[in-house]
Amino acid sequence: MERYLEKVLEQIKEKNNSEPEYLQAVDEVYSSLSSFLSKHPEYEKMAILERMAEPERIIMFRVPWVDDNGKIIVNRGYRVQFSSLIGPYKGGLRFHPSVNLSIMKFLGFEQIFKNALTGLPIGGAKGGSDFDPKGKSESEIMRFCQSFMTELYRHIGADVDVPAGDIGVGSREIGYLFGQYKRIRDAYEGGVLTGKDIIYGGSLARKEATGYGLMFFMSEMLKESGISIQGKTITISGSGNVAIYACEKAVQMGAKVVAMSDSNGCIYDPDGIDLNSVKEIKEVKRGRIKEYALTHPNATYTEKTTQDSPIWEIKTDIALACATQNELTLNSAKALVKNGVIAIGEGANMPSTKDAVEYFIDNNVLFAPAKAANAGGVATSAIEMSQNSMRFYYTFDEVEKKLNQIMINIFNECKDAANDYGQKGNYVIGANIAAFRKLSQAMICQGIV
Ligand code: NDP
Ligand code: 2IT
Repeated sequence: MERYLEKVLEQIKEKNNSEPEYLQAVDEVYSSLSSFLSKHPEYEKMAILERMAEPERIIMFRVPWVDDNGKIIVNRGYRVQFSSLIGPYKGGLRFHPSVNLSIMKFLGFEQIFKNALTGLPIGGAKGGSDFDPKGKSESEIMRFCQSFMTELYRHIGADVDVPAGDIGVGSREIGYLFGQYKRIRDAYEGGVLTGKDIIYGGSLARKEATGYGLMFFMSEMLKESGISIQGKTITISGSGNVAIYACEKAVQMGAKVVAMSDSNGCIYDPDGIDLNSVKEIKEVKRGRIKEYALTHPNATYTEKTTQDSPIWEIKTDIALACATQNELTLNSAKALVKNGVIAIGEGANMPSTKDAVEYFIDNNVLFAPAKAANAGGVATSAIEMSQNSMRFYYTFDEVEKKLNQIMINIFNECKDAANDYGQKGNYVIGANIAAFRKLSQAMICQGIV
């Protein structure tokens, strides 16, 4: 079985050798499956690993639009429809200049496993564009979204593929995308996108869901080790959707958040981060995190000058990585461990490099892996889809309770799968095996497709 695994990883490497993030994501999942695979020798003949790592479909398209100066800009759009094994393709759209096929495929691959862990009927997909929303006017954002949807609409649908937000795509962008979809289709199909504003079909608590869910998972993981969140110090990278609502729930749980960041640098506030101020800077003004220090005299701002973010140098009990992939390197992991970190939570997708994860596990740091810990966002998207189908809304409390229960279930699944395979407390292996087990069984049920 080890041979089968090695052979497949080798083949995947050869076939996708210009896609480092994608290879990293496949390696992360597959290399943790050997104990599971050794109990399933039949998987080799059925080519389960080969089929799981090949997207069902990849769509790439031109997105032309005109900026405020009348200049024509051409961006590239993507939708990777990775797996429809357990439900319609589902996953976010990312608008960021770094977007390329490798990043889309890594995110789509991760999404299959994450979505399986939610226990809800959603397949895996990801999409986006190398469009950079920073510095664009409101009407440029709208024109871009309209052009993007003018191609994407033919590939999506409430039972086909349901996009949502990710980096650079929030409820503003989802609104413009939805408006254009509705105009082209000439029908109100609420369930075609999630992350919609509440006014026209969104779900209460979707905005908060990923960050809240991360804290629900963290709380379960700590509880299992007899540790309480109450009074703990927390640092959170990023200051976008996931980071802001992780901070909000952390404070509600009695923790103290002392640092947040963006791609330029980080703020440290020994008095505890004033979240209303961060929301004002990021959600309303769409400004930079360094502006926080201008109005908070005790806070300091440190510019990011190397690949390692300065936020991981700050002493903390719990560190939450909520910005982007590979933002937490081995160097940063060493700094965190040296400063006595107890637990790491991945709010972003694949934020820790492979050697950083290994270092945390080897040093007995509790580790909440992305595909389990940040699944609350997509789970609540699925709850939004079901509300759209029912033509009925749940209250905020109802959605939050469902989300909390889903995160508890995910934690228990990770814990149980880790125990089943002799890896007690290793939630990285637990998450991968729990998700893979479900998906491979679905694949076998459906024949060779
Ligand atoms: P936002 O666009 O709201 O915020 C992104 C944050 O991360 C910003 O603070 C941004 O800083 C920072 N960031 C983005 N790219 C980089 C980079 N290359 N280097 C350093 N910092 C960067 O996105 P979200 O909060 O929605 O997403 C954050 C992460 O969480 C992503 O990995 C996403 O895939 C993941 N995620 C999101 C979910 C959701 O529901 N939104 C669900 C599950 C996971 P700056 O402003 O400087 O760019
Ligand atoms: O990475 C993710 O899970 C998301 N960006 C959310 C996807 C969704 O469909 O809500």
